[in-house]
Amino acid sequence: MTSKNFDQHLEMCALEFSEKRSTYDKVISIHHTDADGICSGILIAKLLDKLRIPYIQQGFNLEVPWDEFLPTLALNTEQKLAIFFSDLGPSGELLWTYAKKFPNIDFFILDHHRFQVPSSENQPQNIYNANPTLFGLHGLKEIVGAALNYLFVTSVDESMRKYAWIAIIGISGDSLNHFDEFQSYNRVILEEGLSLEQLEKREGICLFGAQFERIDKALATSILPFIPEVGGSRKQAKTLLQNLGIDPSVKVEDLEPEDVAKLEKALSPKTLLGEYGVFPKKFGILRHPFEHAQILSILGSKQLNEAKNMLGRPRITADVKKKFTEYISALSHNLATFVSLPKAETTHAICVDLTSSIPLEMWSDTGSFASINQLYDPMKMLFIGGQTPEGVYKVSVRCTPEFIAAHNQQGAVHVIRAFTAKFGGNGGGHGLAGGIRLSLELYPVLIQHVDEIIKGL
Ligand SMILES: [Mn+2]
Repeated sequence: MTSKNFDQHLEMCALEFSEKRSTYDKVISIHHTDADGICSGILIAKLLDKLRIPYIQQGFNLEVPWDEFLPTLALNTEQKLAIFFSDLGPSGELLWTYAKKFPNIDFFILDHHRFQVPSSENQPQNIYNANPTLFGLHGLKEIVGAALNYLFVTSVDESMRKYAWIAIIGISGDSLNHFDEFQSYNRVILEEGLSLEQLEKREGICLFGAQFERIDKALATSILPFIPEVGGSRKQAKTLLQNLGIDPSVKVEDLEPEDVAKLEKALSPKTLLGEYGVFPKKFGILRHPFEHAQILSILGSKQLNEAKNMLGRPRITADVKKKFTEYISALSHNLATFVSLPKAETTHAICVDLTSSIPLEMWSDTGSFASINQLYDPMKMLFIGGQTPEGVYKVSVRCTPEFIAAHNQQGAVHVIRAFTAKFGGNGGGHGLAGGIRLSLELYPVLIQHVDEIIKGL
């Protein structure tokens, strides 16, 4: 479902920008540096290029709090500016403060994460907040950041429709959906890209992370779904394929329907089949929206310009391909490790200690993909992490929408808050995901008391 109220509000924001654009000395565009954020930022940049508005653009990885980041923009009360926040944004309180302090600046909020409107006061006139969650839309399944930014830029300038495919990369990366699962605005934009022939839709096996590979490699390295029957091993994949009478060297895209049927029967993941996209003018990894998105996310935090350049290229360099392959195979390997590791299991939680079995920088992604792939009981909360070189426990907390539904709409952040208030440590997050840091003595306390905390939700 789409929302009329949201459509009207977004249209109004776009109209205000169109009318005021010639009065701006400059535009500042701030965007997140994951795939969705990069696609959002690129869409804004394409619009500003087209309109010949001077701008600076900056990626922000949320590595420092907003009240430290915003002063680095060196804002003043003289220049007439517009600031875009794409796929991220400061809290309502901070935004209100800034908008009052700088009446010469217009603030355009193009973020799809939950937003708390400050309760006490009226919204300053110079804030244009197009956050779709304020209109009851699901800020992921229905409209991701790149989808929102696409709707904005196309409202300002119709010719931006030629970039629907960029929004579709962002949607694929953030929603993790097969094409047949796209909903609401995400779907509207997908249909637009398809009808403008910017991409093609295929049906068959979806082995995301490895959709461009030959089938044996794809089964071993797919991260969505993770294939437990193969456990990250190419050798096991080959044996399985040979037993089924399928040529292991066939590319995923070229599998015959009868081979697809055989694989569906032999493998357990429920999300194996579906619709996926290909960019006919791109090759290899960049040919597939999900994999394209992964490349952007992998490069995003350290080589932002390189990531942005990828969007204009038909194929990637050997150097970037190496990075991608290393990341995806490490992740699929880690998921296999996750499955085989001993777990401390309580009534409502599963705790997995990754110290010395998975490298620290992969803990959080392993937790996320273990959760997405439902590699553990989805009715339990996952605590995954380990001991850092500094001698603290760094634990990622993950749960499923099913868990939240069964616990009064309370999830990761609520458990983290309740635990740290009672026992110590610190952390934060949102419903589905969060993180917590504990002293070495507190980690066993967590395992011991997690059930009573969850029961108290
Ligand atoms: Mn996003």
